[in-house]
Amino acid sequence: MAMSFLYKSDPVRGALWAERFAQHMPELPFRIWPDTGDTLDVRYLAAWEPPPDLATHYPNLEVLFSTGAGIDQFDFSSIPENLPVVRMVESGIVNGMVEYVTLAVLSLHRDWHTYRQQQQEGRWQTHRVYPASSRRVGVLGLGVLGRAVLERLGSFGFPSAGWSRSPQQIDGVECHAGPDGLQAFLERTDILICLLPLTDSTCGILSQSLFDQLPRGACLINVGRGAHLVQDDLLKALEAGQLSRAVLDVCEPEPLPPGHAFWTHPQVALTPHIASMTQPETAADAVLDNLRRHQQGLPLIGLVDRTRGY
Ligand code: NDP
Ligand code: OXD
Repeated sequence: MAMSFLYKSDPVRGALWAERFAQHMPELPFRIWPDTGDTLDVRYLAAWEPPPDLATHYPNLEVLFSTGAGIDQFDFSSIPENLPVVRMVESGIVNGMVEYVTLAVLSLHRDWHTYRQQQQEGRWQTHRVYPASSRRVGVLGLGVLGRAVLERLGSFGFPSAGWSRSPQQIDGVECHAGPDGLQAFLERTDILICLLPLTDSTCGILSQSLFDQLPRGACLINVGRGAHLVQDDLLKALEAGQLSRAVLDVCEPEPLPPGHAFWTHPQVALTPHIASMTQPETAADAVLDNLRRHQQGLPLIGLVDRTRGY
């Protein structure tokens, strides 16, 4: 039976994937949505949002690849139970996230936002410069991205900690795990970075009770998902001085509606979900590698555990 790979996401990036596939796996026809060909031939699908009718129209699908690192955008009720789902693990996403979080941490650490505001007011005023060794950073999520970010931040000398679901060990990083480890992690964290996947257990985790456990005046960087954050709790924590600043790359909903308080809040810096983007060339290479692994019966890199939700 004929086989094909179907790509359903941004077509411009899809054309770059197509070039990579033509070069490295010419025997596998590569199609870009909506040019599906015979859907019975589709064995592999890469999508940000898969078509809703997978079980009926794509009965021969063997693997579903997310074109992003997250899979919370998938409606698992419409994805056949036994279909392997693979999230994107590729160097382009990692490098982009490391750049963004480094930029955000350094800008908070060196009062960049304060100086931009002072410039608008025509005010020449210096603030004490603290050494990195006195600013404690903490990352929620010690996965592919959290670990890469911590490695880079550690190189500046920031004392680093991380929090995960299961216990982890990382050189130079104080590791905490599970609900019992959260308080100790938060109490020592001046700049908190959220790099968790969005699941039933992590939805709304960035809430007042969590903010209250941080040192007074701590900063938040949310690069996970908008629904990790309880927005009103952030506004209250900023107003009360419990948090001093927030850098938000993700919001709920996206785009953030006009008139929302975050647009003009002097202590909130916003970007439109651009912390990191899948890079077509390296993403195609990662998927090609996984296809070879699948054909050889090897474990897939980034295979989602549906019981954990990530
Ligand atoms: P991984 O799956 O590699 O890592 C997830 C980490 O979160 C793991 O350490 C895991 O713990 C931990 N975790 C999950 N659930 C819990 C929980 N209930 N309590 C404590 N820790 C938990 O994911 P990635 O690092 O690749 O990506 C993380 C997220 O970043 C993505 O899901 C996506 O939402 C977001 N993202 C945002 C982008 C942007 O542009 N803003 C771009 C790309 C990704 P354990 O180690 O025990 O499994
Ligand atoms: C992703 C994202 O999950 O872009 O890759 O947020």
